[in-house]
Amino acid sequence: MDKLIDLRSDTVTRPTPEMRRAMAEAEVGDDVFGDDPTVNELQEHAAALLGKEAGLFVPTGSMGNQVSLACLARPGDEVVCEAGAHFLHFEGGSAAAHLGLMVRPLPGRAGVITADQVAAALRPGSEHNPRSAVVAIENTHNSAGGRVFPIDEARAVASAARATGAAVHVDGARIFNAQVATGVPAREWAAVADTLTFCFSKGLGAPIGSMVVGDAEVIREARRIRKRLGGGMRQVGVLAAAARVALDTGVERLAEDHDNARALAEGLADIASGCVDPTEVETNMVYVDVTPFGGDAAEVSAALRRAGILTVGGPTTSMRLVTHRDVDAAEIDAVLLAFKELARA
Ligand code: TLP
Repeated sequence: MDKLIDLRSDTVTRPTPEMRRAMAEAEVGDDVFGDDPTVNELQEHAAALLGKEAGLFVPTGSMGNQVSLACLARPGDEVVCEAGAHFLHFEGGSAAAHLGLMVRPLPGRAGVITADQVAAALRPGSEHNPRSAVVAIENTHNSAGGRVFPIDEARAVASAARATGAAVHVDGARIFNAQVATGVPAREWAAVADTLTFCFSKGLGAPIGSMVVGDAEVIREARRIRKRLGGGMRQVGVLAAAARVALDTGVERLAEDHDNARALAEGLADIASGCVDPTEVETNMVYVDVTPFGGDAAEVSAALRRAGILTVGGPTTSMRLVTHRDVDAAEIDAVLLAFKELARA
């Protein structure tokens, strides 16, 4: 069988030969003692790139979000976020289970909440209320379709948060997709944040790893919390080495993923008008209404699997398709051909 075309997520990329070489050759030490030079260098480099004082390497984006929220809020505090936030729906209930936080979801548009919404939601500080400790934004926003959180709106939301003493966390799992899509440097979003997490293991293509950046004091606390969560790792320079290659070689390349996603969306809209609005595809995700292709997402996913295409299908009419380094333009054409056949059947 030919290579499967895997559109389930940008997390599925395999490490490149350059990453594997860097992993094999990485200088390492015990990172819990702060001894791993490859990790230390990656943390310093990432912090400088994002314009922050310090960084902390963590195994996953989910741990990055937890570490960040735990630094900024105490049990019983409230986190204000957009209703589709990843940490709220797709991280196993960690904010409640591990951190004792309340979450206040606000309905957004394209993943964006406004400063007015935030100002209205933040609590005045009465002893009756939970403390509004954090406003969390997601950029790009996964369940809204890989949409960018516009920098001006992010600045306005951050000032609304700070006006009542709340901190700001940016779940920037795909912050470099936002940078490449807009030309706004990732550090501009970091500038409005107390903590920002980003992932090496999504579009940048590393096998494992995420980074939390913030000021030195917050990152000192983040180290303690990472340890508490069981995320203190030892000779983890072998992973940091791959992450460094991903950061050095993966950012500009994201533009190809965005072009492929746009081509996919335009092709799908040509096959079945209205199934997707290509103008809403800003980065590497396409959410398509699969009704014209013969059923719900589970049925369409099963049919695509027979054509060698992997997707995630559930009992809904919406299916997410994600482009990444291991899918090229010719494969996008093959995917469009498969959808065309489904529409005809
Ligand atoms: N997203 C994954 C999972 O939901 C399966 C995906 O395939 O998109 N923040 C955002 C915005 C994310 O999209 C993700 C992962 C995370 C955090 C968590 O990262 P990991 O998977 O490393 O814990």
